[in-house]
Amino acid sequence: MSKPHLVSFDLCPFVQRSTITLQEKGVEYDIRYVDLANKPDWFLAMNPLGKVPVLKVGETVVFESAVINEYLDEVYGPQLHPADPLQKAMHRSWIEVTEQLGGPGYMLMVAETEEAARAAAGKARPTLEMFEEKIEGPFFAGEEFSLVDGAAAPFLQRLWWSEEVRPDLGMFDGLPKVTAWTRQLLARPSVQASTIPEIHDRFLRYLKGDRTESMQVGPTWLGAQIAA
Ligand SMILES: N[C@@H](CCC(=O)N[C@@H](CS)C(=O)NCC(=O)O)C(=O)O
Repeated sequence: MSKPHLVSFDLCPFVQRSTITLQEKGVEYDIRYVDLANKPDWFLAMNPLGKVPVLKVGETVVFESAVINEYLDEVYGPQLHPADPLQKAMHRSWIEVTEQLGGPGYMLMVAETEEAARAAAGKARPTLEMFEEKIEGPFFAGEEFSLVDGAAAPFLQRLWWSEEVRPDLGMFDGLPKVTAWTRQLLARPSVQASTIPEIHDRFLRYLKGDRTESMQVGPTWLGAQIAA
């Protein structure tokens, strides 16, 4: 089988969903980074949507993180989806729910005012509350790590790091199961190995205005809260 080749942006949570899957399965892969503020032609030719992740296997190109993960789960063990079709469908539904955390997480990272940041944090809250009711613990469906966990982890990681900057954002307050789940996911070796080693520092630099190679801006509201 050809070695998978992944196209990435270093801070992209969607790419991380797929690298978590690759790490869980111990699959070797190559990774290439693009500057999303200055997309190269070869990248746009691969994905007409202009988004990472993109996976290339042999001459075939696949995009969309959930689709990439379904493919990886079909061809490499151990299986991270349940075998039972109904349970599998239920997991797919909840992977869709994890997507609801992506928007608020990003809005929080780029919010220029306290009001905008608090509004973004408030938008994450209903989804976190839904997971508080649903997760079995320690992972989404109990003892076994699944694709739902891998899909949620990058978003939870960014919300967690944002709340570390300003604990009074309160997104995790009164949600003990989601808090324990997030801690468990952040400590998971596959999650830690799913991105650049200095990812936390990179996240903080992004808040301070270091967006991409070709895009530097002023600090966001959260960035201005980081102790120098
Ligand atoms: N639904 C897509 C979302 C991917 C996505 O939004 N990636 C962002 C970076 S984290 C991107 O490439 N943005 C570039 C753009 O939208 O122009 C997936 O799951 O793969």
